[in-house]
Amino acid sequence: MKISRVELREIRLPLVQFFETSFGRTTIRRVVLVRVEADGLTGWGEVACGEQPFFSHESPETAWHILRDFLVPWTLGREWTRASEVAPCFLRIRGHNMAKAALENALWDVEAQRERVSLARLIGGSHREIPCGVSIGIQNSIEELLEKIEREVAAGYQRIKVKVKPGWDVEVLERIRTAYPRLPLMADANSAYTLADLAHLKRFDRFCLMMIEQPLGWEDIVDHARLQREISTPVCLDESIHSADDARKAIEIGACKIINIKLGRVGGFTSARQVHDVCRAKNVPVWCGGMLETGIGRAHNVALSSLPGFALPGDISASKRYWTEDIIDPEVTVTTQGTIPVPQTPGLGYSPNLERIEKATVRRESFA
Ligand code: OSB
Ligand code: MG
Repeated sequence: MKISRVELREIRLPLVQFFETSFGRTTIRRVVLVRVEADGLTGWGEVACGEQPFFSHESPETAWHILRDFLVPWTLGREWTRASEVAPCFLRIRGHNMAKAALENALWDVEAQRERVSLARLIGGSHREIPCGVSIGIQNSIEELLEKIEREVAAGYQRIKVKVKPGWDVEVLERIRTAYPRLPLMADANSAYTLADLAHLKRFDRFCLMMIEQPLGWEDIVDHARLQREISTPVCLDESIHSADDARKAIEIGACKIINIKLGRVGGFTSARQVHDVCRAKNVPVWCGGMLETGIGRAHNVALSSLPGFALPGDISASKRYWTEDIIDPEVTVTTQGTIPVPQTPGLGYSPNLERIEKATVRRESFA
């Protein structure tokens, strides 16, 4: 694979519905896309970061800078045998995993086309259909949240995740459990609590949640280990896991029983597979997280979820929950059983729609 051209684009896409977490509300997404030309083939990647550096330190601006000034010059014009070869080279830059993932994953897309296999097959995936859940943000009222849950359950989604924060937690979970005693339910705090809230977090145990995601500090594993010893609800780590080494350490000290893998957060397919393998060897179930991706990131998530250790429903849901029109054809759709069939055609299995991408583009820069 000789990379002859890389194009960075920033697109703006309004969400169908605002999405609110403990760190704020998003209404319009700013997404940096990476398009790579190599051997006459075109691959696409997506930077998964939020608009502000609240989930992680990355933002569209920092990703653009790291791609333009480091990752693109390091890869352009060079001959690569496989996409995974860029990962050790990118390790020289500390952090900026979402910028790295966008470029590496675009190369995986090229490699899958070159090998004429599906991206899922190329990474070693085995599931032909993946189980899906939804992540529902903080709403203006509990009634609105219950309506949303009703709609998603009716659509067939296999589990519901709700966002929690101090002041929007025990009462909300109580109301959900009263309405749905057996619903597979989990809560994501996005680091909204500390160990000072231990007694409060213990009250979550009576709701029989599948897990509580990232209740404590965004880089912490030590306090999570302490918390996990004190509560019966399984802890799932999201923000704290950036690599296979992080996963190994977290599992070793008992900081979690489940791990959410996000391609961007761990730096791309090479690292994501390593995290998956560590968890699998230790019998820790994993699932695929989401970052409000457009169709391109979503297509990569579908492929990732086909790996054998992805045992729990992921935060991968239908395009129409996010966008009036997604930027891929066909859009991602979910069956009434709450599953997404994994595309078996060569490459991504979804085509980026250039016309729609063009319409949404607010800046671009090309490197040849
Ligand atoms: O913590 O999983 C998270 C969205 C943005 C940032 C962080 C998170 C999320 C989600 C949404 O929960 C998942 C999705 O529907 O894409
Ligand atoms: Mg999360």
